[in-house]
Amino acid sequence: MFGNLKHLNKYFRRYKTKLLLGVLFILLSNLANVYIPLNVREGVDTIEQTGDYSTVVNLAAVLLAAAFLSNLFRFFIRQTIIVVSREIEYDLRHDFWSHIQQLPLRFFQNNSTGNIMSHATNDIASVRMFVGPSVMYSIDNGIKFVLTLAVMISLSPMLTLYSLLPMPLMSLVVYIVMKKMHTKYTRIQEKMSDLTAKAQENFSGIRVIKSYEREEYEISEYKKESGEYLNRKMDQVKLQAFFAPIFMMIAGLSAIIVVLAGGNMIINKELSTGVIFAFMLFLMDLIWPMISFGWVANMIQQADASMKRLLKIWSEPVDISNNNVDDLITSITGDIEFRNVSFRYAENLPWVLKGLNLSIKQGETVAFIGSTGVGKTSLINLIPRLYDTTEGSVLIDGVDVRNIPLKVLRTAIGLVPQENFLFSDTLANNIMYGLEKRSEELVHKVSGIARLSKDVNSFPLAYETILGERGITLSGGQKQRSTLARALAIDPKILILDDSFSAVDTNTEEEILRQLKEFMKNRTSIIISHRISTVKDSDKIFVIEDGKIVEKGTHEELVAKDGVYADLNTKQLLEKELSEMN
Ligand code: M5T
Ligand code: MG
Repeated sequence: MFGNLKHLNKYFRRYKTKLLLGVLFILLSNLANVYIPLNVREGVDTIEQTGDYSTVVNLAAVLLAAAFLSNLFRFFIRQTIIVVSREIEYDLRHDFWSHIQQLPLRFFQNNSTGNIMSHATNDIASVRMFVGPSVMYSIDNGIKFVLTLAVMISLSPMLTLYSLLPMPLMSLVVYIVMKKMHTKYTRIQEKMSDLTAKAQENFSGIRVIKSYEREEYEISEYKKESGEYLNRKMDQVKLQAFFAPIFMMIAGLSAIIVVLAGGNMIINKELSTGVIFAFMLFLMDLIWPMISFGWVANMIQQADASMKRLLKIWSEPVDISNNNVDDLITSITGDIEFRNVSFRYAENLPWVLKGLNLSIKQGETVAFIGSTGVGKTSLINLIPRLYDTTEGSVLIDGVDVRNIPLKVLRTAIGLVPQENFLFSDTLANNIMYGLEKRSEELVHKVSGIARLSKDVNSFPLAYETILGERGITLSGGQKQRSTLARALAIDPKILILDDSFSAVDTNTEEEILRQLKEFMKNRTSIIISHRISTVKDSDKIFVIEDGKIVEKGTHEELVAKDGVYADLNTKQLLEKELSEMN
């Protein structure tokens, strides 16, 4: 039934000693506890039979000691089992995070951030509830039950039998309620995850929401979702509300039976009065285990449902891995070749690249040009293996990229993605993000090449200015140049600029390109752009259309060819003239 939870065994094994110690404390605490009613019985019987007060005082002292010991051990139980549960929670979170970090880009495109976040917080928390409280109370209650029952039977088997008569009724109730609880809980978690996802997306898109004046709409959408969450939660709460009262009633029933049956037995001289007192206390001791039985069963089900969701992510394959790499490769020079490369994002999606062939020599600066959506970004993403080809292969220095250790491959490639992203940290830290060691000098150097220095001087704390959520917001062009600086900082053998000058004016762009030429000497540069002015000085220009290379050559060759490129050139020249005339 709870098969998903058996995956936790390896974590339990890790903390075996502490857990066993916890179980020992549970046993000791219960042993001390079961002594209390016995003590009371003896006290009552002594008073009734001998009236010897000093014995009673002694018994009271023993009772105090027993109560003290029982609770002292209870403290140790928490110190062991609950502490272990926190440690396991930490391990789980760490393992989950490590796995998530290794998952391919594809995974993040198919799962919303909010959903992943909900797994990382809610689901791990609910698994911890199983590891800690559930395990603790299950063992505690189990031991308490057996121990109390054994002592009760030793005092009076008949009275034990009578007092437990209502039990089967209780089992039935538990069984029915539990079955219903499971489905309800899964539905609640699903809605919670939707809620988190919605909130997360809303915050990311807050600019759009505000500029389209859609606050009211978003408020009502969220209200709808959270109303649904409330309904589902209420469903569960209503059911849960049955538990305690029903158990109390059943326990009350037991108490009445004890008084009636026990009273009769006392009158018939089959029992001493003290036994009834002891039984009342025993029953009280049993109420909590009975109630918590339902509670624990509930927690276990929640944990099982959560574990199932976590396992689903855990079983996601890390398909872009170091599995087939040749560890002897420790560096790359920068020749790139695409051999019959075809690519699509999923089996049910259309082909993006169709049998593409090309080769780039180390030291060259090449450009890809083509209208929007033809597959330029998809193409360059294959080089650092952000995706793997569907068919064919990408080779660097004649070696399939799948055989090059990911670390070697990726630390040699400086990729400036089309959608740039900066962390909420200082500008310097952002620029040095790809580096193991800090170097202020380098930051200044690459910022110079990226033409960022002038902007930085106007920032309040220069390079130490914090960006993003906690600091200043950069302009589009500043962002592009910062991400360029970040790529240059790793001293890449291959530099890829995916439309990285779209927000930079043409003059600044020209200056940057000139500086880059010097910096990237003897190294490979790939530039993607829609602008002829950006690509015209490249050693080779590839024109892409519909996932294929339709033209290639230098600017002059392509213009002479009078094809797609020449057309584009004429159009852009005309546009330029027109804008200069105005
Ligand atoms: C080419 C699709 C996209 C388009 C085609 C990045 C990405 C793209 N696509 C996906 O399905 N999933 C993705 O993650 O692939 O897209 P591209 O490679 O981004 O084209 P581009 O870079 O040439 O376009 P642009 O606009 O950046 O010049 O059909 O839907
Ligand atoms: Mg693109």
